[in-house]
Amino acid sequence: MARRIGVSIVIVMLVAIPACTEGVEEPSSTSQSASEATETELELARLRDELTQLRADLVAAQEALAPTESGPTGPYEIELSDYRIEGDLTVRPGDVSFVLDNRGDGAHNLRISGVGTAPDVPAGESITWEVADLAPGEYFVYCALSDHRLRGMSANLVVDAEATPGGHEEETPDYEAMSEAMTASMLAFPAETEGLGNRELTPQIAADGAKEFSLVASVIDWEVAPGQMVKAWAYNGMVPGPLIRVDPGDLVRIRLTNQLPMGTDIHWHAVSVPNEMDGVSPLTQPLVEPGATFTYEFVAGGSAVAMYHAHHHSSVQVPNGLLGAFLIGEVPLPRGRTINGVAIPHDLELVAEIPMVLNDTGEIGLSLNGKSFPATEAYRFEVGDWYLVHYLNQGGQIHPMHQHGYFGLVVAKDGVPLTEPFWADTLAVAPGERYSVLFNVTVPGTWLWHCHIAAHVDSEEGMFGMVTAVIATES
Ligand SMILES: [Cu+2]
Repeated sequence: MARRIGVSIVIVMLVAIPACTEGVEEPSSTSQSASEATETELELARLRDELTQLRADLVAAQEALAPTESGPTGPYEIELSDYRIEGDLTVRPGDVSFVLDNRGDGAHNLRISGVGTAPDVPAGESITWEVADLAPGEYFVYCALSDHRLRGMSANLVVDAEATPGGHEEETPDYEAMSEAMTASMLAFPAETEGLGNRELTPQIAADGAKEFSLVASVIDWEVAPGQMVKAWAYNGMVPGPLIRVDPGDLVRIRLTNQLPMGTDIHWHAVSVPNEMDGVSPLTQPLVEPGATFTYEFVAGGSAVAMYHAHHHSSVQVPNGLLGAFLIGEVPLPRGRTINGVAIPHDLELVAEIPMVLNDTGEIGLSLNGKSFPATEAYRFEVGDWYLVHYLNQGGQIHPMHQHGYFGLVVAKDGVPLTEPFWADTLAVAPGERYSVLFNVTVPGTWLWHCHIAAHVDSEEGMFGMVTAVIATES
């Protein structure tokens, strides 16, 4: 307030002074003496000086009152690590606030050549460092501790008036664009893509009656979502690998050919096999090197909802696509029973049995049967239809699978029929688990079917990942 009053006074004086000087500049009488004229000139010069000073004061006062950004610009975040300097390396001139985030295993600091050095930042900690009057230009910055600069901790800091103001101004998301993206992504369903996984593999019947299957593992181009090509690790050129279905008691022979850039093996997850067929190199078999083959042989036991996948470097090979469904016989359904008041028909016939492989990492990422929404398969049914899904989680996270519109009857866990089947609309499926769920379509419409972890199904770009839908029409 005091400053404002001071400036007002200066302005009033400036308005008054021009009138005053005009009066002095025009002497009215020719009878003035020479000394009087000199005195007038001196007075005039003094007033001019005063005016110049007042004008300068006014400019200074106006600058002081001009709206300025409160405090320093920033904070600009700079990440220090062993041994790199990364982050916001283009900043505005003036007073600048930096957040120095040390993600390394030892202490680091930051020196701006010719300007100053920040305090040492202990490992895992971050500090705020303010630098006053940083002039525009380019500065060499580095960690001044030990030999960290030589190990790579140096960078250029650009100080430029055009730089973004730094973290304290939150960017407002473009909500309109987000809505448009969501609508467009949903209307794109179901989208055509190249390739389809889970196709049932027809066996050759050998002379000894064995059902023989051939699996060739190789790296392929796989369209996860429209236009989104990845390098998948695949059996027989598809993700998931082909569905293998046999009957209880079948002699099964499966020949694996490895065309991958590294060794591999196949573990038959929840299939009863002799130990040397369990697919865990080097404990139960030699690693199947690139170019080599290995034949698995076993007699299928009772009914099973099982899986197969690579065991060697499984965190790389499985999420990249070396995974599949293995079904033996049929899951018994609770036909003729009434569960929570719902009668399950004696003569129930399934219109579809759907192995749904869940995956969430690697090249394939968040997906149902090797595809990300809107490229996931749409399931078309009529009201009254019964269908059975086997959720097979071969990913690294739990996925609570949720069917809109109607509940499902959980009939088996890991292929074992439940003595007390139960109804659920959402079912958490942990890595390695299988659940078999019986659904009856009761209401027509497009019913979304998805993992209920929001980050697994949408992003700023719209819907993606572990989403599909049942499209149900009147019968
Ligand atoms: Cu999920």
